Amino acid sequence: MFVDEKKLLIRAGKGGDGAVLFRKEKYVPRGGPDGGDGGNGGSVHLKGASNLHALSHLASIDRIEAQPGQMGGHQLRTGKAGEDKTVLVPLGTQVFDGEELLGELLEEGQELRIAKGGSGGWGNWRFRNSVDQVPQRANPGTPGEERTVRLSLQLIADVGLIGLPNAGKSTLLSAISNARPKVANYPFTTLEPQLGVVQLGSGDDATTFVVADLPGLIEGASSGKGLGTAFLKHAERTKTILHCCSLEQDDETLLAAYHTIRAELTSWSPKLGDKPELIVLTKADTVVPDELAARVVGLSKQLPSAPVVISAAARQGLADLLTSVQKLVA
Ligand SMILES: Nc1nc2c(ncn2[C@@H]2O[C@H](COP(=O)(O)OP(=O)(O)O)[C@@H](O)[C@H]2O)c(=O)[nH]1
Ligand SMILES: [Mg+2]
Repeated sequence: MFVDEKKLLIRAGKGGDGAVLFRKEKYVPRGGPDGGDGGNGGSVHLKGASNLHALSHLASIDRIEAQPGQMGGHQLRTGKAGEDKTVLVPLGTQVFDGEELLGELLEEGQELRIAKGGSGGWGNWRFRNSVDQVPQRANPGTPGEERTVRLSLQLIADVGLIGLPNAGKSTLLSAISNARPKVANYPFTTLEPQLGVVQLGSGDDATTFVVADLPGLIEGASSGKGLGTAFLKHAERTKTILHCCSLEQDDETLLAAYHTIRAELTSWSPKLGDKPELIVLTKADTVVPDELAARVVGLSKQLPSAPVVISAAARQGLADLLTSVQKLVA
């Protein structure tokens, strides 16, 4: 199950109480005060981790608590501080308390404290004075912060899929990732960016990256829809672009489609236009096998870089495509 929203009760540790203690001395029934302060309570932090792409690891958890600080000890010993609790979350995780955005984890290793541990209370030693040589009081530790937060994942895409409607973007995304976008042979089926997580390999060698279907870039440009800032955020953060062109079209139409998209892309955002691009010739299964090789050779000469040939429907060329993409992303 893909989880991208999660509510959590966050509880930082209470500060340890100050101690009311007295020196133990031989032959002295009651020595001077020597109670130490309580230790500080642990705080709760979130930390960005680039190898996570969902909040699924938190699905069965509803609260996160850090340890309390311990009570002070004899000889002014401060109680042991409560351990902090650090929870890893995917990059692009936003943290809300009600409507308020507390912060966003965007970088590997970036930390955000979402609940501060309580302070340890003063031990009785601190309360001694000329009048009161045997203070019986100490301060309790203060409570740790407690709040309910909502984590909302705005996945950051590594790879953007672009191309005219019908180029086969959604079908490719379904074939390589966990996303299940709408597929149809009519345009404008997708007006919001669809994101999918691609996993290559398994176990310790597994690498993952996020692919976004970015149809709105073109479809939205003509229809005025789906052009929210969330969309642009996804588009502009991608490291690389897969430019899909369907082999169902004849070569002339395909090349025209390619250049149409390039022109829209650069005029839409020069930043996007400068991203490394991998050209993907899709729907190879629609071409008679005998003609395919010759067409690809011909097209390669007219395109600015060597294309990768795939058929998402027949699941051909996908492994090679992903290997090339992985290299571009890394
Ligand atoms: N034969 C064949 N058809 C495909 C392939 N990929 C996509 N299609 C079809 O092309 C049409 C458009 O695909 P879609 O993925 O929705 O394109 P998008 O508009 O770029 O997202 C749909 O009818 C798909 O079933 C393919 O590899 N081979
Ligand atoms: Mg689509």
